[in-house]
Amino acid sequence: MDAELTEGGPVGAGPVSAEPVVAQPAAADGAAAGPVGGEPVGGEPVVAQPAGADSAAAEPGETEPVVARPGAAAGAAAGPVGGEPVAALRRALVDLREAAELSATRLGPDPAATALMAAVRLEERLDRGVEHTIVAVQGGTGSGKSSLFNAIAQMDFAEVSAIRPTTDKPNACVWGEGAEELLEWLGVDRDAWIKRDSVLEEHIGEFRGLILVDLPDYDSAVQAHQLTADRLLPLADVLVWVTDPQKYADPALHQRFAEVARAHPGRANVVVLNQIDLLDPSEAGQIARSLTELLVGDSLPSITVASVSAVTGDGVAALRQELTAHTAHRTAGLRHAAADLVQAARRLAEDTSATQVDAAWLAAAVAAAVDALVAEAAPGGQVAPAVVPDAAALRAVCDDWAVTAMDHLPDQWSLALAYAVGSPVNIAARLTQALSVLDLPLLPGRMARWWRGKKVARERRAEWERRLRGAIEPVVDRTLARPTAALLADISKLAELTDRVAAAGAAAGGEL
Ligand SMILES: Nc1nc2c(ncn2[C@@H]2O[C@H](COP(=O)(O)OP(=O)(O)OP(=O)(O)O)[C@@H](O)[C@H]2O)c(=O)[nH]1
Ligand SMILES: [Mg+2]
Repeated sequence: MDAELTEGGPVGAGPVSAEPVVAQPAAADGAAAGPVGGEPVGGEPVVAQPAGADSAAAEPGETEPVVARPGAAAGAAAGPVGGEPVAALRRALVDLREAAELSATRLGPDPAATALMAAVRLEERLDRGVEHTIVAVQGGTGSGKSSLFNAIAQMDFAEVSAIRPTTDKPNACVWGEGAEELLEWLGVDRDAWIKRDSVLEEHIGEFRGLILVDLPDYDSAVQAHQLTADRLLPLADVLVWVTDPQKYADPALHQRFAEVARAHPGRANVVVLNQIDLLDPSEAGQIARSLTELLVGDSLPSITVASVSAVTGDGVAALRQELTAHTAHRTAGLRHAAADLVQAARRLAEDTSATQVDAAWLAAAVAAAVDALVAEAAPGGQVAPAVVPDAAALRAVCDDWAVTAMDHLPDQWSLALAYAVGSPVNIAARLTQALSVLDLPLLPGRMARWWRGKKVARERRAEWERRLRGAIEPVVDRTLARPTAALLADISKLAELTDRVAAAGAAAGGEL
């Protein structure tokens, strides 16, 4: 992109307003969103750095943004990041992968595939470092994303037009060094990003490490635009959602808010109501309040609404200041990675928490199944070993097993139980083989009734039952008990692994 670089003003008109017209940061505890307020986000004091105070990498007196040059060496911050939090997340990734494999074996590809994709994404991010904060500007077509991007960056870089859609590839502006690998990972072309390092720039200290990305419209008629927006969305550490007075209540927009926020609950979001220059101030306030209420309805109560005009610059200074709350401490990247990890673990662990390997239940279930099969093999006290066990009776035993096992299993694991235990046909084959070698006498009904009252008969019956039990028990053990115990052990193991992953994620700041 051959952008002409103009420093110091938002696109379109006039300098950036130093005074926000409609202040927007959230309440100090972050609980109540609202369009109006005076405190910095999250209660963090936002200290505006004097220009150049934190700009060791900048040349003295440098005032022009530095245009990225292909092949430029990565800065000092590039390359794999060390540090205990990152090392802990890497260890947790190993657990997450093991948990995903376990889940895939037992429950099928979903949600294991989602967890594995998250693991790949996280590893790729950790390999490229988490000191940078990726802030993605996204929203519907023509809402003013590129205009706002330019206004935040204080230069004309992204193309703005009245013709829709305009942006078809992501643009980026980077503050500070060492973002090349991340930009490549984000799929931002070499000629579509620019570096800002001006010592005179407001907030340069807090913005150092910020990668601001302007996305194509997600609601585009052009499918490639949607795909680009969708691909980049999970990679961003902070999302800036841009909407306008016409589309702020669009159900499709709110559905997307809710879906994306649900998928990444630990991630910071800022909602921007742009184009407030088209409204009178009372109207702007009303729409901002209405948007806030809609966000509460989307289950996003803690999202801040920033009211701005990318054209006049109203509210942009306050928005820039709010962004510094996410970028100043350079921890948003780590927090996002950690939160994604916690989320992936939680999804995998869904339905495992209620489960404990219950040895007493298993022993009782084995005894009940054996009793049922012995009774079946010696009906009415008559010893008549069934060479071919009755199919209906076997199915009843298996059904009983499944019903009681399911009481001890989380819902989604019931099907896994059906796969784990032997089918009645398999059990029948094994029983037939086990019983056929017993060679027990067959007494016809009348003889049996006469014989049953005799003491010697009772003793012989007890002995035959003992032999029956001895033949049946190993079959029940192999076909029902052991596979069920292994399944319960896997559920416990999955719960343990995912607990560990979630704890590691939470310790690294990824509390959801
Ligand atoms: N009045 C007014 N017009 C704006 C504002 N922001 C953007 N515009 C205009 O809206 C039109 C679209 O702006 P863009 O910044 O290209 O919008 P976009 O969201 O990037 O659009 P796509 O790249 O097509 O998705 C342009 O004509 C801008 O000048 C604003 O705050 N107020
Ligand atoms: Mg655009």
